[in-house]
Amino acid sequence: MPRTIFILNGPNLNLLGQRQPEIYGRETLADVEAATTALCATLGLTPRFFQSNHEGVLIDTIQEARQAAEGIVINPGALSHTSVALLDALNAFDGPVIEVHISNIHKRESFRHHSYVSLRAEGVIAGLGTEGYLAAVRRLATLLG
Ligand code: DHK
Repeated sequence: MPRTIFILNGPNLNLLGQRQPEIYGRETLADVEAATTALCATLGLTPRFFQSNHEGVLIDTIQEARQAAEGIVINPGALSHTSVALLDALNAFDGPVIEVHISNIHKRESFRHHSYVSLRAEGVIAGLGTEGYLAAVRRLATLLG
């Protein structure tokens, strides 16, 4: 039976492909969703995609995942660096969590070097561009067995 995973994207990732393409590339979030959906089909996973610019909405979605998903891939955007509340929500989720950053946050401003979400994530992917989502899904499939 297919296993449901949530793929969450935080603030400004709705602008993927348009904002700072020299950093985030030219692929859109719809492109990422299409590629991820195709990969999930080969791995027996059913992805559900969510993007929000609002911290509370992301927290509500993570709480929903407690009943509705076996694993989470999350790119929290800038909330990675600021949100203890997002960390707390993920700590209330039992399944594996993989954190994705499209850019290499360690090569950028120092305020991007720390992520609260990394304290919870089984794995952290940074700097692989949008391929990072595919790597994250592969890892979730492995962890879910
Ligand atoms: C995306 C963002 O929007 C930034 O705020 C993070 C992350 C990095 C990314 O690389 O995907 O600092």
